[in-house]
Amino acid sequence: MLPDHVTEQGNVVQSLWNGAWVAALATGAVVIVLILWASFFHRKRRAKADLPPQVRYNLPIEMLYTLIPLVMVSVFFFFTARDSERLTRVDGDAPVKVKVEAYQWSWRFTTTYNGKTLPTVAGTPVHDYHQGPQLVLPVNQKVEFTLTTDDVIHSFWVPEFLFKRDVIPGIPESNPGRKFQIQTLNKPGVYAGRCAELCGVDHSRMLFNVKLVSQQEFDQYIATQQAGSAQ
Ligand SMILES: [Cu+2]
Repeated sequence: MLPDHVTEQGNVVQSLWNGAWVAALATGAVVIVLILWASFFHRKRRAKADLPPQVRYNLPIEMLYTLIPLVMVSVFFFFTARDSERLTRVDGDAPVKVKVEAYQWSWRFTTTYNGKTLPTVAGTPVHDYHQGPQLVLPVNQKVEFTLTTDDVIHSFWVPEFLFKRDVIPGIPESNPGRKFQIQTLNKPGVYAGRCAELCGVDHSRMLFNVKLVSQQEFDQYIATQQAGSAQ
């Protein structure tokens, strides 16, 4: 089962997931019925030991078992392609921008809000995500992430985003694969984040958390961060 999601993009993933299950179950049901039908009604009978009439070059049947799978695969492909385009699309500016730097074995987050950059939050390896570096984000806002790594391949994963993205060294800044955008839903809370790519001995302790807060709380957070950085 998928966790509850906290982004609009999560709705897309959730419906693709549900649709894929319906399609898989329907396909499975048809296949099982055909198998049972063949095995019960086309068994070799003792009385008639001869071969049954052999079917060859039956154009309608051959068309059928070529076209039906073709149509099925096209339908699966259409929804997958449509949704992955939607999930990876980076369009327009986002009020909240987060630069994510992965390293062995934690994360640095540098948030820019309406053009003002806050002090970087950095972490160390921990056993509990609450103790990892915290990324504070407002609800109902568009957030853009840019991913970089200091060393090896990591993967940025917040299960409640229903999304993860590999962080690969040596990818130029201009590569669109380094960026993704989310639209947060109105679901305040503290959500676990982790590295999803085995990256060394403390990979499992490469934990962080995302705190989704109301706009008012976010404005307060910005104010305290800016006051802190002014000293
Ligand atoms: Cu990692």
